Amino acid sequence: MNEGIQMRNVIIGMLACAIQSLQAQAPVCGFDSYLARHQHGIEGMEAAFSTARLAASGTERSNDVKVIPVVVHIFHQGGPENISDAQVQSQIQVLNEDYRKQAGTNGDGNGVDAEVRFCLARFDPNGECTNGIVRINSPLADHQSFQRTMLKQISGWDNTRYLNIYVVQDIDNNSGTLGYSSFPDGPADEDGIVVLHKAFGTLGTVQGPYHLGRTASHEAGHWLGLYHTFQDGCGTDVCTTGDLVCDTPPVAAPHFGCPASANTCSNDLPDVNDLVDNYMDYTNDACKSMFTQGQKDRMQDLLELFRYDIWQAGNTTATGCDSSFVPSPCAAVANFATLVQQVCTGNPVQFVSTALNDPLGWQWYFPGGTPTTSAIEDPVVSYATPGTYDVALVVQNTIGSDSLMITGMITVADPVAGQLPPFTEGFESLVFPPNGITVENPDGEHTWELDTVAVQAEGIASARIDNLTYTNYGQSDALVLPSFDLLNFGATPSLRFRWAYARSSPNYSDQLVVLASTDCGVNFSQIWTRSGGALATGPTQTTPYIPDSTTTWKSASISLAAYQSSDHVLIKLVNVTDGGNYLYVDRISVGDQFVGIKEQATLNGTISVFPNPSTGTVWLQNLPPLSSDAVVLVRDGTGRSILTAPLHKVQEAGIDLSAYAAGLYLLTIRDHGAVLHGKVNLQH
Ligand SMILES: [Ca+2]
Ligand SMILES: [Ca+2]
Ligand SMILES: [Ca+2]
Ligand SMILES: [Ca+2]
Ligand SMILES: [Zn+2]
Repeated sequence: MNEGIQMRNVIIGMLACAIQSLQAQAPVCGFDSYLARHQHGIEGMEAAFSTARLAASGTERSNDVKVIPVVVHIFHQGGPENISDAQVQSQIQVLNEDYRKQAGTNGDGNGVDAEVRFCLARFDPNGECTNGIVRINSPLADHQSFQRTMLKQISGWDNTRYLNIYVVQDIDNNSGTLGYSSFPDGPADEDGIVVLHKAFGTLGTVQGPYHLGRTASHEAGHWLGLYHTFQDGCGTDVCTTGDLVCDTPPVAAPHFGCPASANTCSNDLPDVNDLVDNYMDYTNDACKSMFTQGQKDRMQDLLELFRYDIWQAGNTTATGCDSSFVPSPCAAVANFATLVQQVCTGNPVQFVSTALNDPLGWQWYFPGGTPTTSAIEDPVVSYATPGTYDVALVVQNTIGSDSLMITGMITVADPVAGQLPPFTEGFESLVFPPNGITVENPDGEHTWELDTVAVQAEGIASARIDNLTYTNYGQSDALVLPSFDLLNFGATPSLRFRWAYARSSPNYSDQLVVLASTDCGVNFSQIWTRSGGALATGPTQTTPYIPDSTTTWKSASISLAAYQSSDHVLIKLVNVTDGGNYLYVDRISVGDQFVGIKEQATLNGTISVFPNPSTGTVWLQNLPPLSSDAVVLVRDGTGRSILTAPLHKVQEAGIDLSAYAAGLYLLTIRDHGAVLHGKVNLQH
């Protein structure tokens, strides 16, 4: 086992402690899950940070207050969560009271002036006049964890120049999470702070004990590199464990409410009380009022190392954040976005306005689309004909108007009917990937490959991915099955496969996820997933896992009934790596849900076709007894479906192929569990 993996276990151990301590009460900050997903990057960040700090020790940090330009993206659905400009400004004011320890304000507690100033940007990344607030009418206002990057895809300004703050309606189905934040040196596409509107600012929609704007002060602390004061519980060393800040005494578990005083750890020397008034605990807003000198030093040093560009004077000026700037009212600025730009005919595309400066109205143009124009903020448009389409938006307010046209923004293609089940793949051809399956390997590194070493679920080969030596934690690698026609399948379809897996540590696990899409891959839904103990089929081991028996394999059987109305269903088996161990998949099949293998085997048969070869109409002969539900399907040599009809009709009139090109045609009869196949050679 290498050094890297051992280091990770230490960090995950710390996280497990922090998460466990939260179980009694609802978490107020989603920071732990961010840490869990980015632990490896954070470990690297901390290493680089301590090296840089060592190198810089003795040298002076710049003394000037560092100015952070801010843009606030309000994701709403037209309700009160579309908070007022005044509520946004009240939050910026609180950030400055807290980070500057302004005398006479809530932020003037027992701490220090952190010398960070937040400023609502007055110029956008293109230099357009703005009030620093973007309003987006989108269902993402109420988003799930897996949709986090989508917020940022829709509306995100260059994170090296702006702190992106997102105000939302709900996080993870009212989970109790008030906000979450990224960490310095994390992925650019996840950077920023997300806060519930109910906990943002000091007026308007704020509620309960989180009405004084301290959720954003807390999340900004994470964004500047601070951990919770209760990170790692009491830890083992007051400087090198826990929150890695020496002058914050260790805290066993988060404090809630407003405790007068507490001392939950006695391993600090001298043994002092917990800082229940620290911004990085979970106490009520009214009780949070301080950062320590050590927290300030850590934030300032991280700003020098990882967020350097954002506070440089050139950026302060370019964003309208220098103190001499005199703002004036701004004309509306047209901007818009979609999550996808390549779609299939007939599938809806959600457009959203990201226009600036409170437009009084929206005039959209969708040449070639349905509708062709719209006056709502977030129209849904579909396109009936393949092609490439321009989109334009005109907005105006009392100061002025603006328009934006994006040429060729949307590309539309016809969905192509997929192949009819049954489909089976056991990887026995030893060609990889086998016919019809493709591999998605976004990082070009470790991915699915052929295995002929393990004792397979069936035969001598399977598909395997090596997570053991994979270090790009969080990367997805997919086995993409060929597109399936479940519309004409004529039975309730299911996906089955077998898998084998062992963990390399009981503390973490790779994940296997099955996704399905009916809109040409624009949206995928998760239809099955396993990780941890539920994914493991073998004992935890730090050596490569090699199944030694067919009985160590597990079976998955997933109904595809929800996808029966589509003739182009895309299915992916996705490995999400956590640097665990080998994962194997074998004997993938898409077929009838309710028929056992044995039953299907006895009913499977061959269709006798007469005449064969044929020049036109053919007849089916010597059929076994079949029900009145039996359906006949005919496909051409490329697999394209050319006819679907009830068997009794086919028996009356025959199958007329005279209009089709010469070549081989495939016939299938489906009757509940029965599947019969035949071929006819058409000659003209
Ligand atoms: Ca500490
Ligand atoms: Ca103590
Ligand atoms: Ca196999
Ligand atoms: Ca990969
Ligand atoms: Zn937090």
